[in-house]
Amino acid sequence: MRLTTEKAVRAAVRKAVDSAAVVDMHTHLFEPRFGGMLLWGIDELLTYHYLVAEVFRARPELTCAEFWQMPKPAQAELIWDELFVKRSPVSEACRGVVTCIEALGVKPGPKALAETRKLLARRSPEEHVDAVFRLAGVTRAVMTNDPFDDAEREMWLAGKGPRDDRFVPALRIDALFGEWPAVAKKLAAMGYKGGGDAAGPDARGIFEVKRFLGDWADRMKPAYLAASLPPDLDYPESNSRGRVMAECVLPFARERKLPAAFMIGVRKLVNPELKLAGDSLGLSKVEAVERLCRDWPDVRFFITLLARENQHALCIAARKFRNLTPFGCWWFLNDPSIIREMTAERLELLGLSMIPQHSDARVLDQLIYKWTHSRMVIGEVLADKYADLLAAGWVVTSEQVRSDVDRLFSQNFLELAGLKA
Ligand code: FIX
Ligand code: ZN
Repeated sequence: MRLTTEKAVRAAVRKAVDSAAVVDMHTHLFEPRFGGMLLWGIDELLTYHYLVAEVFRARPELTCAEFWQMPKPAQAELIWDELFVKRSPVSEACRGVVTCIEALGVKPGPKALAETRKLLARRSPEEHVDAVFRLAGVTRAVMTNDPFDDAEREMWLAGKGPRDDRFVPALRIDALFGEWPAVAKKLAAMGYKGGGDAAGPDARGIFEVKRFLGDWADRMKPAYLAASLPPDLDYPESNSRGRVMAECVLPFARERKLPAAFMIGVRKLVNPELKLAGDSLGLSKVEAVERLCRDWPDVRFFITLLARENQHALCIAARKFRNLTPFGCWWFLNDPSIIREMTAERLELLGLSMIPQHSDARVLDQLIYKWTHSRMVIGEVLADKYADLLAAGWVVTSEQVRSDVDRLFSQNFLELAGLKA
């Protein structure tokens, strides 16, 4: 239907965005068959590492050791009291908990922690997956599956069922990019015995890394190869990481037609006492991303960078290399003010050829808030763009808006990853 007024355009965009089925291309969620590895419920929501970092700021005298010794429910109660009762939950991570509680049907307020615990105590993980996927409007969530994690590896080797195909595997390979002697030790413990030295794997080592990748790709059938990498990543590099990248990972990705999803810019554990909450960011080398895309034109790169200051250059790099798809507003960028800025510059520079968001959800319930909040902001930015088009004299139809929005929230990823709709 043709939309002839700005009001009608904005209403159509809002409707399309709020009802779009989402394929979430990066999460840390697990299918229910993985048991306790799937985190869900209010205590997990409150002890999410984003909130852990914030509660230490509210309680400067509380030592990290004291906090980590507390049982999880006590940690949750402390965070609830400090950030939700004594103070208004204005941060994005705090507001996210409020959005989840409200969507689950509990009246947000000082008593909501106890009431949400009571509500969810009656639920099975499977029931909660159904409820959360419905509330969040998510149809599929890509997991982070790390064969170097002992517990997860055992789960995959045991082949425990039943599979839930709303969860899509992704083969996480950060560990391959460490110093070769340590990498070789880990691989040898799994039966992949390759040689080499500090400069990286030798021919046998290269063969074994590719055999490892092949075995796990056969086992997991991943949507892509994934790695989180530090800001100093360069390409090419004359070190262990550079040799594994150039001799193992990228040739394998090309042979298997598997996309490579690189998340670049994390500085691990700048404050080790905070554990998962202790990571920070750094400025990445966008030129390295350009060289990767230039030298490996047959590999599809999904790239997200952690520094706000890298975002414009990443859009320009994507204009130069069609095998580069920027995705998401990752981690410290997943805040309304920055999502707005990143979405606008991506639409202005890349049109609809990008993936505006992923949730990075670690707790199942977070799908609700991460997508509710993102739909709100992305919808506003999109509506501005269609209003500009209308003002320029373009014919805007609700059918085209719907089609464009579906590209952004699901189709782009499904097509580029070669997954069935
Ligand atoms: O490397 C990653 O996948 C990061 O997203 C995580 O390590 C990080 O802790 C996170 O969950 C950010 O949102
Ligand atoms: Zn992540």
